[in-house]
Amino acid sequence: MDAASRIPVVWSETTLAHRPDREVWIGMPMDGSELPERVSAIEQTLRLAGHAFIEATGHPVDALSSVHSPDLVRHLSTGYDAWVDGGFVEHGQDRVVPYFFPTAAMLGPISSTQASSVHARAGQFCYDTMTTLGPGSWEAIRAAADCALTAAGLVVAGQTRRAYALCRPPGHHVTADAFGGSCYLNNAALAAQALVDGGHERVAIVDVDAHHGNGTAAIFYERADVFYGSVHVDPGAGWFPHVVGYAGETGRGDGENATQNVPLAPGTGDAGFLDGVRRLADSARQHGSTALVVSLGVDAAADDPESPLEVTRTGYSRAGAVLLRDLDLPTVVIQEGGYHLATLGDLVAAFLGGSGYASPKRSSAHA
Ligand code: SP5
Ligand code: ZN
Repeated sequence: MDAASRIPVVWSETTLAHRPDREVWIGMPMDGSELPERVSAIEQTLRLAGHAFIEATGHPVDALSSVHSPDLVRHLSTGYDAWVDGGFVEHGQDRVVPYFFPTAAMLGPISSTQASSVHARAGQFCYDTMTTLGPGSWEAIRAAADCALTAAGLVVAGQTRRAYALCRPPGHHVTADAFGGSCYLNNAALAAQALVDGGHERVAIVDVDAHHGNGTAAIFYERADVFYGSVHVDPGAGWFPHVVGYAGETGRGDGENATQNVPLAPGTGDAGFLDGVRRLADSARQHGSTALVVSLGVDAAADDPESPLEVTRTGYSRAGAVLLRDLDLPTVVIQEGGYHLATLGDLVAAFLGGSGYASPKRSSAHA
């Protein structure tokens, strides 16, 4: 494949500024998994493979309200400073970590009031204890959204038929109003909405991250114009996001049958994964989508610590061929999860079809 046919990479060095060194799981501080080194690993491999790099351009904060509530955006942009002002760093916690979760079940029919203190507000916007805010987080979160919006803008303008946004932190677990799962703003949803706003009346999102993209699913659940399809490890087998991502969730109201979940058993491997990806590509075609967003998590890979799906590099290369070559739509690829630093970049390159150097088996037919 020649350099000119390689998908351009939209990125921003500012995405490195978010440093979730620790994540709290069942009350225990553990080493963080969604680290800035992820970006460096992907960047290095894609540069070696000859992809062109494009700096993300800044977008006004209002652009984030196309899929998110202003209250969520305000919490993300001000939460860490409020935490510092509240004295919690001196108290011994240098990240915003919630302790209190006012769930729908707690509230019953009563509508809640936004908490006056940030330590309580934290649990109104974040639904887990693993997705912390610290110094530099907001700048990186916003830069990731800028990567997605810039990539979508380039595709809408016809400057490139496909673009890859090296987003980090990832986004697909973020709903209109709440974040979690190492995600803060929904980069894929922002890209999809930008494609709709740019004139694509029907858009498909295909999510191949190892986890169900509950945030993206929720944002578009009642809409017919944006199809959401996801292949992921069966939440019923004990995996995040646990309570959604089941095959019976197919959309509601106008969005009926515009959501499709393909949960996979632990240990599924390439054949079952690719069968799922093909089914989602068929559904995107039937939906009549004229543009595609791919939520590209590579955490379904065999070496990844966060999932048991056992997908190989060849599996990712074939998935890329199904979604980028065969489906052949104007496409924005958004980086989601993938945590094994040693193989992360090559898995992304394999999906994008830009890396021939590492694998003698790749043929130019995948160009
Ligand atoms: C974007 C993305 O891939 N987010 C994944 C979020 C899933 N996090 C769930 C973590 C579950 C707890 N893992 C325990 C680790 C113990 N070492
Ligand atoms: Zn994931």
